[in-house]
Amino acid sequence: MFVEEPMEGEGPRVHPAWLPPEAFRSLGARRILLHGEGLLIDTVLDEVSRACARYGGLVWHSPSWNVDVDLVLALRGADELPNPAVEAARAAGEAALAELGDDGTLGDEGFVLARAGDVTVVLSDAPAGLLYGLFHVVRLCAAAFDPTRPAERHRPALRRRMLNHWDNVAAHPVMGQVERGYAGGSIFWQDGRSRGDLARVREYGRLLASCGVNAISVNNVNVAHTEALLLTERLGDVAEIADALRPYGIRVHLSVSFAAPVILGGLPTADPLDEKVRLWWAATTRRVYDRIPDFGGYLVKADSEGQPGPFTYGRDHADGANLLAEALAPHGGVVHWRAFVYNHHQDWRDRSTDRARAAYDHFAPLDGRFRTNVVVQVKFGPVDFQTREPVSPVLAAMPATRLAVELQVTQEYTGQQRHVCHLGPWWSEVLRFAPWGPGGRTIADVITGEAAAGGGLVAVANVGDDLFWTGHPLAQANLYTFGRLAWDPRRDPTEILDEWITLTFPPSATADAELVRRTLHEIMDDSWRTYERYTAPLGVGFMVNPGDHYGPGVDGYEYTRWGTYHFADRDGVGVDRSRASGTGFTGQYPPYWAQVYESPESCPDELLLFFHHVPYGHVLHSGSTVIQHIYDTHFAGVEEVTAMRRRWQRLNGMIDPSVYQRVAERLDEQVRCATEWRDQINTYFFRKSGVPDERGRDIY
Ligand code: GCV
Repeated sequence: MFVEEPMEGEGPRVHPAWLPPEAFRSLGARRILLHGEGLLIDTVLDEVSRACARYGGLVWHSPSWNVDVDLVLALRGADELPNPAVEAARAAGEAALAELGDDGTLGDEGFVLARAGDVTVVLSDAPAGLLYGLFHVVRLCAAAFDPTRPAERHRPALRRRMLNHWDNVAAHPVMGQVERGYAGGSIFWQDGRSRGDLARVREYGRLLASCGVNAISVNNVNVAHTEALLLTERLGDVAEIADALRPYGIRVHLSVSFAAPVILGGLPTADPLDEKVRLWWAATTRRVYDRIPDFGGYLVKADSEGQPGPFTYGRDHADGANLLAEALAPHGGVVHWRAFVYNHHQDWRDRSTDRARAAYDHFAPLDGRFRTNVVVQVKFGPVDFQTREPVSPVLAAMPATRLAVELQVTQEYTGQQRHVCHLGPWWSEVLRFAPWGPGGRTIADVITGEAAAGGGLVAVANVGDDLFWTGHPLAQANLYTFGRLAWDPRRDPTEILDEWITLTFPPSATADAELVRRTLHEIMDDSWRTYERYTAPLGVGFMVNPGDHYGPGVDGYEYTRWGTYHFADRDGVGVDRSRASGTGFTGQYPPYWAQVYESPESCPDELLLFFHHVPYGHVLHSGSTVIQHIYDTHFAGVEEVTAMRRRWQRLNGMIDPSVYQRVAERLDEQVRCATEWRDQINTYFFRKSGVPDERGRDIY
């Protein structure tokens, strides 16, 4: 069986992603007792009821009957039930929790899973914990009912696990309905208004909750006039989305324009220190909470790429962020203030200005000035979501500020959902990076924390109204992996991918489950490194076509205002960011990395051209010269993509034909595009350097 037949009155109108009904088979065949009340408990009830209706199980909700059960899902604070087996299971859960040590608390979202004789029990302090616990049971399949399974407690490492949608309400003349969107239109907005397709929004919320995401912002950080209105006269549209997502524990945030007091409020200024401006934000925010009591807060791109901000009034980013934070504070909201601020009108002739330096230069001096409900949201790298960049030094420079890391799930620079590029390993590398030196605190530590400590993990979303949600069906794995890493940033991304494979291609619905699993791992595990091999070399970045950022354009940005240069000439390539002779960017790191990055001798190969301008004959730690490395990796990258396509063909007839077909088409495009990259990059550097390939392969 390939495609699951929908039950009467049930979807799927779209691909079920990692929640096909078949993934609920093990759960749905059990006798389940759910105990507790609340909106999210109703969601759990709905999930288990649907699964049991399909697979023959039974469900009771807070009953007084004395029934035999296989699974108990209960709120810890709920009343005692006159059912000895259920009470024994609850007691076993409590005992397991006490034994697991620590303070025994589960928090707003945590849960414990334990066995009591023949019964599996999931306990939580709050309804969201039971929802997450339920999806954990789904992921475990039969293993959740293994009598020998030891007790386990789960609590999210990060309090806020958030997706930012760059969706426009009115289609932008250049960027379209979704800026950097590669999966069709927006699931929220169309042609200037709300789509009103709340069924799809609910389906989305369900997918997000099942991987651990608990917050989204619903409009682009570039806020044009129509989008600005979401804060006031179109707030009802936002409220409807919030209503649809609330049952899945997801809070809604809004991107706002810093100029809102002027463009919406009719004030002559948006100066953050102006009393009338403060009052306007306070009153406007109060109205937002009247309508959406659990509203998450504001997201702001200010003084960046043409967006308005506090600089207009001679104020700084702390003044700007604190203005909004003050308005949100009485209601428990937060402001995510982006650190993506740089000069986007640079003169390419000016070698002293370095875009990589900008976020640190703007924000590090402000450390300690932000209110506690401000989260400074920092792109993971100093430039712009490249396939390879060093980790942003801002993340080690603001100990007195709540910091969030921003990732890009939408594949703007990593193949635009036409290429397979599983980003889990890259994100994991970022999260495990120890900015103060090996063995020290990691980026995951910086963003972790309950209450007011870390700011959490944020990513730009990759879904649209496409049948497969993400254009490329395998790009669904990036969304799933983001959620799981945000729940626990220390997890192994390959293990997460394995989870995704099991859910998306349930073994019980596949003729040769092991072949499917092995093939997907072979294609996806290393696909980010494959992508890196055939695109810009050694961390130099960009080399993409200007504007749409797809495909090779080696000099596309070389003489533009955007500050993304490679400086290739006949002798060498790369950007000198050393303190000794370059822009001094290396000095923004704590001493260990400042020293490692400073010299081409100690700089890691993969970042060499990000930090240094070196001759083509420079010998890497790998033993290869830079020029030969460029040739070798580009030939290897295309060979790997060709192998991906060959491997995929094994799955023909073994999985959902529509998934097979879509991926097959995209792999054809990936082979074409990778070949174009290889030939343009190799030819460019051969022409610049005059150095032939040692192995005499075709370079044009
Ligand atoms: C939303 C990059 C993208 C822009 C995006 C910007 C940002 O520059 O190309 O489309 O704008 O990042 O993160 O604000």
